[in-house]
Amino acid sequence: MSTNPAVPGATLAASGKSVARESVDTALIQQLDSAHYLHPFTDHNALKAKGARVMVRGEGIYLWDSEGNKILDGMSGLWCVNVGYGRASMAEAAYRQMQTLPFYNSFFNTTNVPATQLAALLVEISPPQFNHVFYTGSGSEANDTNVRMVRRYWDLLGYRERHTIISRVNAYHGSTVAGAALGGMAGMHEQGGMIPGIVHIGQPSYAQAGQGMSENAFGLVAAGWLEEKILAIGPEKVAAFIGEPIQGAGGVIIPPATYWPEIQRICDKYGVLLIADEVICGFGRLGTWFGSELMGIKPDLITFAKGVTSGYVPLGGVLVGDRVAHVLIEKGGDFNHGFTYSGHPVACAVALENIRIMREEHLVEQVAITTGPYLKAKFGALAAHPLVGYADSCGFVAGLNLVRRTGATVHECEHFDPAQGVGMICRGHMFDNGMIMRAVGDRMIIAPPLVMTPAQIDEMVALIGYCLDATLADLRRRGWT
Ligand code: PXG
Repeated sequence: MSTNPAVPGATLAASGKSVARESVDTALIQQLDSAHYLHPFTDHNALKAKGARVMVRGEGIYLWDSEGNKILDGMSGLWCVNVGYGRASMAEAAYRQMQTLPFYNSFFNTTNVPATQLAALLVEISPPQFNHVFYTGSGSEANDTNVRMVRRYWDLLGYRERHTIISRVNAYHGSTVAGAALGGMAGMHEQGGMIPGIVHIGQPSYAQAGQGMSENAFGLVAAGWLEEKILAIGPEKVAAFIGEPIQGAGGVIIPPATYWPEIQRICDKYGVLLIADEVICGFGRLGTWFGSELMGIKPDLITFAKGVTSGYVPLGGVLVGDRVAHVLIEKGGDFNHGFTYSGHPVACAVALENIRIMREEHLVEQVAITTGPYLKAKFGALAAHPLVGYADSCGFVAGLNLVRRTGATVHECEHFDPAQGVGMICRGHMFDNGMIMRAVGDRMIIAPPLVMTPAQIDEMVALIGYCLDATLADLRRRGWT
């Protein structure tokens, strides 16, 4: 038997709360990491040169790395740790379920208790048109499920031509082949991530494309691109439109208020199914259980993952609205689709506990009524910083654009040359100062844990301001501004 030298007998879990610097051999972990671990979306040569940062512990909104540095996690892990780190009751829920029934599948006419209870609970907290759930292991698998499910739906109704799905440029819908194809990231399409029957329209980014228009006028223009595309393809060939209520990985693109109601009107007009990808926007992120509620739309399918378990264990799925569920169930016969881990009992038990916590602590209401508006006021004030051209937020997602301040509005400011990588420089200053904030081009984004308090919002915004100052000083030294 080989032992792993990087994980000594005294484990982190056994050592309790504080992780001493010496309890993890950073250099050894980095060496093993660089020798054997291929990371997602990573340039490994570049990573090899500097070594990965080793995260070892989390508590509330904070993380600690193996060097003992405390870091404020402005990204909830990866848009998912909604209830914050270090929840013992989540671990206990997993432990109890593992002792009782760690696994059984949901194929062959069998089910399990947590999967069934969670399905009923998801129906309870989701909009009224949802009465069924299909489980997957991730958001990507859930979007693969959507592709197959909407095509199956139209096949069963006898419209076998109706297979095209319309999505948006810069959308993120996952990294399986279908997920990448649905997404609007050219870099993913180029690397084997495209399948036939998926097309894209522009994203509703006011900062990028709304010059000379009010936000609301632009919202209608951007939604109109969907109608143009449906007519260009022929409505009889269009199966569905998919969109994130707010685009997350694409840079927290918050659409104007007019956008989604107009999208709904267009989908209704042509009978096109509406898929809301709520992998980020679901489970309280926008101050509602699902972002669709805030946007005033009535989707036929909702993709979920991430926040359903606060990322403690992997789980995803599709909420299937009555329109689709009825056809699948009444006319369908077998739907030849599913995964080993569909309805995994441990993941579902953790999700049940996660939702229990969210309800008990009123986290969704807290984001809607107190902390979301507080974040809006505090984060919005960063727009006054000389490096910022635009700052907006919705619930617990927020973003700001780094620009050369040559005018009062974002459209009058000058953008940096993308090759200068100003966003990444800023991200580096954040990282070095104990703040996790993501860069998407020159847009800096956050999605904090929903448990963040007003005092912690103050702390975070002050830290961001400090790092913006450091970035500005750095850019001045380089003569870039
Ligand atoms: N849909 C949306 C809207 C997502 O944000 C997925 C689907 C795919 O989920 P899985 O569980 O398969 O990863 C996501 C995932 C980033 C980043 O850089 C965002 C995601 C994943 C990885 C990186 O912001 N979102």
